[in-house]
Amino acid sequence: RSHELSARAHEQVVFCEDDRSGLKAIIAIHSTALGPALGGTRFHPYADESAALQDVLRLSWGMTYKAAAAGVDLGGGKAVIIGDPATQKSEELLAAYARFVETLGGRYITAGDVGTNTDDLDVIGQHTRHVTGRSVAAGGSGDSARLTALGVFHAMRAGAESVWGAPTLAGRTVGIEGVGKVGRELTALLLADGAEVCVADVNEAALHRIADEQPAVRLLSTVATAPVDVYAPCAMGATLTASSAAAIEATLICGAANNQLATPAVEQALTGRGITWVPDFVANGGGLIQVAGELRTAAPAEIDDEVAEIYPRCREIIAAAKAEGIGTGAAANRFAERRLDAIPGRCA
Ligand code: NAI
Ligand code: K
Repeated sequence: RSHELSARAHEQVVFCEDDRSGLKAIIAIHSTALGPALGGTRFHPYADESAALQDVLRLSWGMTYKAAAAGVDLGGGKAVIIGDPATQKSEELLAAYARFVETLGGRYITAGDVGTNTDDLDVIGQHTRHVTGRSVAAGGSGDSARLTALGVFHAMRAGAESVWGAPTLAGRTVGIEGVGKVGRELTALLLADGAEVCVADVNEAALHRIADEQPAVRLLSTVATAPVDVYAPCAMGATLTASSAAAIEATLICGAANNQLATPAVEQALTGRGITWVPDFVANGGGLIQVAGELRTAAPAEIDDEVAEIYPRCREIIAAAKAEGIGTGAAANRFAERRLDAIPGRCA
């Protein structure tokens, strides 16, 4: 996805500063063509403001595509708070941030991301109406990991069908990189489907927890290049590099991490080795579908059904890629752009 990361490509970029609480944040609205721009708030100790700006522009643009592909009537936005959440997060700072969100009058709706959780969103929700992903106690739909994992599972079933002919992981070995909130849920779904699961994590506590919860799981030091049928990146992005693409033994790659390709060229390398990659922003849309449902107060069963739509959607994208002789990532972008292009006068 080559794209000029300039603020010009975005509808609106807002710099927020509050001296009293020490808040420094940037809110980027990439597109409201399909609806209000939704995207999480990332709280991260960026090296400088320019690094934060680059990140928020890239992430908000990605949200436009994620929402378009997920079939929800939302645009793409994202926010970053510059600072270390462990030491700089305070109720005062979150309140100041929320008041900035409120000034946008609903053109931007915030949610959780790396460095923010449902408790923070509850605080933010006391100062703006334009927030989703709050705790169940505060009237929200709670953590989005379960539905993100469910969506990844459906995406993986579509990949399995394309590679092995049946939409199941039964009898396959799946290597999950990162058993945090999403990886743990995905592990349970895969075991129930009859897969063999091995996992890797850099955090000892995460490994102990999964070993306790799921004794059938094998613990490995790395899964990316292990002899597995499926590699599921559920930790950090950019793990698909020129060198990992040459070493991966899996036939299928499907996971929750955002921006898995280190560079667009890696997709060619994977295709060249006969590896099917299920595009991240389609596979991991379950959390977004959940918060979109929370906004219109949809019933939980309805939201589960919408997440299940990720299976036929991935099947269509993989089939289109095969038919057109292009990568699945390119096919997924076209799939999203079909919805965006149908909107007259869009800004995306
Ligand atoms: P998390 O922070 O709960 O779990 C991530 C796990 O990965 C942690 O256990 C961490 O120790 C581990 N990890 C970090 N670096 C690693 C490495 N190099 N090798 C192996 N393990 C490593 O995060 P969560 O919520 O489970 O999300 C996982 C990924 O999915 C993230 O990239 C996130 O952006 C993405 N995602 C999550 C969504 C959600 O609803 N939670 C929605 C869409 C995407
Ligand atoms: K996210």
